[in-house]
Amino acid sequence: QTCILIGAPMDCGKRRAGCLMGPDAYRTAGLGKALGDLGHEVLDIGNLSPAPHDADDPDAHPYARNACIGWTQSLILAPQWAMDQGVPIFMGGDHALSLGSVAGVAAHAAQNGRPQFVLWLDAHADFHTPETTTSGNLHGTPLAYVTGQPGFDGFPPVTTPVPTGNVCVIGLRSVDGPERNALQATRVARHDMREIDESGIARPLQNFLSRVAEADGALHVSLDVDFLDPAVAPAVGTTVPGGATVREAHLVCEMLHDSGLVTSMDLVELNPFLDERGRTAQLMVDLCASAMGRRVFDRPTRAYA
Ligand code: DIR
Ligand code: MN
Ligand code: MN
Ligand code: MN
Repeated sequence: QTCILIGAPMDCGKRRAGCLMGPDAYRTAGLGKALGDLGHEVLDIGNLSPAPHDADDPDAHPYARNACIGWTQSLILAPQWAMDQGVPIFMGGDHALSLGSVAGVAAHAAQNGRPQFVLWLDAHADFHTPETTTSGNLHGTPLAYVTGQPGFDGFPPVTTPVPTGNVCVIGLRSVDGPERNALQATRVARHDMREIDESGIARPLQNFLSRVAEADGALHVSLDVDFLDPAVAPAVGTTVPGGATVREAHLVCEMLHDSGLVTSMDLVELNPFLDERGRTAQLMVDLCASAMGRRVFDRPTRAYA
């Protein structure tokens, strides 16, 4: 396989700065070498830039809307070439990255007549619209945008929304009122930490992977650092206690690899300014390596169908 590393040094999705250093932190932590050691071709295309956009008023609500539009316009185009070369791995950057990456991969899947599925690994649902967000932080909106919810004026129109029934969110433990109500009215599969405590993380994932396999879907994985427990992944601006353990996260990634279904991936919300000697960046690199085939022993590839 070819892994295409695409940097998106963007910080517009929220006020606290630092995620723009994410792509270089992943490079420094050895993402390219880790994937190369697994036998993959690795193509690091460097960093994207946002499309030209008007300046933002720092007090505007939502925050940095024009910058997020510029990044979305730029990111949405990347899958058009990258998906034909291999598996794009989008190195963020905050989670506003996924406004563009997911809209872009979904458009590409539609052109190829394939249904798009999305696995969202996050403490948060990211199902706000620019109208419901109270924080004004657009990193809390990408799942609403890519599933075609209204209110994203000025953003590229989502021509091929991801059906809510093709979305699975795992890791939830901080969901705001409006997004909770909106989410409950959809077919999004939502798995909170309580469910994971009670019955483990493998079951909901396996159910979802079976559905992707059955539909011969394209699968995009969006990994937010705050999916992980802050004790093991401190380098994120919106830590929520009670997150996934190192092993739960690796199991998810190992199962993703065994499924053979992953077609694209985001690594988002890493803020290296908050890290402890790169340990969060390193964990994210190791998780990405697991998703791309790193393992202790070989085991038969599961069908998930
Ligand atoms: C919160 C935080 N729900 C907001 N969202 C985050 O600002 O809308 N998503 N951190 O990952
Ligand atoms: Mn193509
Ligand atoms: Mn998120
Ligand atoms: Mn989050």
